[in-house]
Amino acid sequence: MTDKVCVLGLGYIGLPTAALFATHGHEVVGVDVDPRRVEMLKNHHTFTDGEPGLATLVSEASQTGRFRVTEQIEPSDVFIISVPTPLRKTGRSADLRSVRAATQNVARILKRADLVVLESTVPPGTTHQVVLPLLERSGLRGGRDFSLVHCPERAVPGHALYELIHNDRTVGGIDPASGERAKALYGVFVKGEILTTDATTAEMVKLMENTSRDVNIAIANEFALLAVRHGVDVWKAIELVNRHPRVKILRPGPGVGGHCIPVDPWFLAQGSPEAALIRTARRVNTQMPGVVAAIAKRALRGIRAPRIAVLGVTYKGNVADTRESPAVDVLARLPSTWTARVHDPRATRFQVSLLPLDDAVRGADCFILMADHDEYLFLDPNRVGALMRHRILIDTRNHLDHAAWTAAGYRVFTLGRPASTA
Ligand code: SAJ
Repeated sequence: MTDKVCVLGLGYIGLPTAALFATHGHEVVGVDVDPRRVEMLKNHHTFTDGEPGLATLVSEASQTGRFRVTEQIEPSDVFIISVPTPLRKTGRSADLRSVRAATQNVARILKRADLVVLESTVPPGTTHQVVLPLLERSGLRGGRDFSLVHCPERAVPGHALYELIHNDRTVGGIDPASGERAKALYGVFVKGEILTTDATTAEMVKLMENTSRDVNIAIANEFALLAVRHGVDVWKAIELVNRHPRVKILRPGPGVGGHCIPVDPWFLAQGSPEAALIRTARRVNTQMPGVVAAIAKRALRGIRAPRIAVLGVTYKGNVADTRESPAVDVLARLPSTWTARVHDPRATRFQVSLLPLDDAVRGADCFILMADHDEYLFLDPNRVGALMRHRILIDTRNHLDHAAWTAAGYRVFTLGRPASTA
């Protein structure tokens, strides 16, 4: 008899996780507090945000007859909490309200021998100091009566399904038995190695993964700023640096978006004076939209009331997600006298209306490429240029073939390359 699994939070990790358990023999109840999301999933529409393969997997899960979606939690053998843990706007600390609410819901129906899995990304100590005490209000004792683990995911949006299955996975139990129980559970679909540890170490592991990424992006961005000062093309320099067998510099960019990399470092830094480098990296990355705006002001100097087109408003290329997108910060830093139109081949919603490409660039003096979608590699410089008033390209991702755009009469700017070579 396989465990009945209840997944609380049907977001970009909870939904595929629920569907994977259902398509691997478990009865699964997916619970979400958003009635619209529940209704859409009941009608077999998925909130995929363009996640490849997710719609098909959710449909397969529904066809098993073992996957239901509801707003009400139900008695189950396993409870997986995969609810959002955003950053509090004030004080840069984790907002755990959804985790607390979900845990309290579980505590009300928790029974002996149940397993509770916290998948949400949380500050170190949350499993032991927040989730465990709330669950023990049931009168049951963690370890003795029920199992509790922190099991973070590391699936990259855009490849989430593949990575949920193939990545190695960390499972951190409040006691070894909890870890072993969760390892057996996830082993039903995880093909990567499942490594057990304690709960607090598992919380740290997840945050260290994403924080190290933020710091590594920050050094790439700082190299871009230094390269301009020294008249060097940072992209050429990085290409040469990365030939070193033990060095891998990431790519400078217009800012660090998404709902993880800009957030998770703060979960590690909160209340920790030691986190000097982590805070500095955050400061370096959050200044990049301002660097892009300064390049645009320089490039458009002398043009009255410039019109610009922003191409790519998702937080990075080849995803549909616009959460914490650097494009928002760049637009906010442009003079109010400028007119900005936006295009994105994958985003479905943004703070300003998304236009077809030709409408976005028509009459523009410049276009700023912010997200390096594959689709933009096929833009025809002359066809786009024929629609524009001036031919100025600011390629914040060094994504396009600058020789071709220069040959088509564009002045090309990018991060980390002195304007003189533009
Ligand atoms: N970025 C750069 N330069 C780079 C790499 C990224 O500017 O060289 C920017 C991107 O444009 C984007 C932001 O950083 O705005 C974040 O993009 P990302 O691809 O680094 O990360 P995410 O948020 O898409 O996914 C990350 C992944 N974590 C790591 O790579 C360590 C993923 O494995 C996690 O599961 C995910 O965060 C998460 O949900 O935690």
